[in-house]
Amino acid sequence: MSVMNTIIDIVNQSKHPIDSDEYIQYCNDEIKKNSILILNDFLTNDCLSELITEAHGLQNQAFYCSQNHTILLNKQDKLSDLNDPLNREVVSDKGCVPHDLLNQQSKLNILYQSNIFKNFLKGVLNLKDIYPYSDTLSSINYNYYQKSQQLGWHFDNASFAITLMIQSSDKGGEFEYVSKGRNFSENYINKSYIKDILDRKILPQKADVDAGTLILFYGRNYLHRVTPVESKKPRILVTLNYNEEEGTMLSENARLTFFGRIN
Ligand SMILES: O=C(O)CCC(=O)C(=O)O
Ligand SMILES: [Fe+2]
Repeated sequence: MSVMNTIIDIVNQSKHPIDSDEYIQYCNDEIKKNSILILNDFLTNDCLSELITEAHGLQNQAFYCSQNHTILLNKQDKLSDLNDPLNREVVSDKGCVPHDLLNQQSKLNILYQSNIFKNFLKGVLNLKDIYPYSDTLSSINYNYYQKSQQLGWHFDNASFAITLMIQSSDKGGEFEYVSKGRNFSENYINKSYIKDILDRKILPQKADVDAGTLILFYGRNYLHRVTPVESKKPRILVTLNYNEEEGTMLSENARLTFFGRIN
């Protein structure tokens, strides 16, 4: 089967013609305007059901971790002002299935490696090139948020994030975000704005994300979180993780934290 045919089985191209220059330009305009790109029904129905089955099959191999951290993903400094918005402590807990547990033939591997998809991402995100992680765990991950699990407010270390919703929870598990507050490259951070978000004096934007939705966003500049899941049905989401430099590995520390092993 050609790559062309395979990507046709995966991406709902009648709604999202990702190989069209006009569509790439349209998505690039959208993400510039809104700082986030939310593409509903990105996957074909067949592909989504296949991935739901895969996600459920792998669920008992997920590694669960819980972490207390600050919004910049550091440890809270107990000797400094605990009320400083950059030193507040939040909690993140979720389960993770690393890349090496996925079947080679998984539609996720085919999508992740597809030149059409990578070309779309590069065009939309204005990237010169993108590369997989060179460790065996970090490129594609299934994330499971069981009842009461969440991701606390944070800025990502990576400049951009790509997620694919596989199963949304019935209650809770909402993606909340704001589109200002930090400019990483200019070393700018607006603490009072962030404080108002943490204190809920300013309400964030909310994305109600259905299964099959692709999200692209600049997670290093935009504060975001996942609210605690309140239903028995877990929230299951895939992160597709690329790097702008070839040969990048996730640090051993981070791999131990998120996957429970380094290889
Ligand atoms: O689960 C999500 O929707 C967001 C994931 C996220 O923000 C992260 O993994 O850093
Ligand atoms: Fe994030």
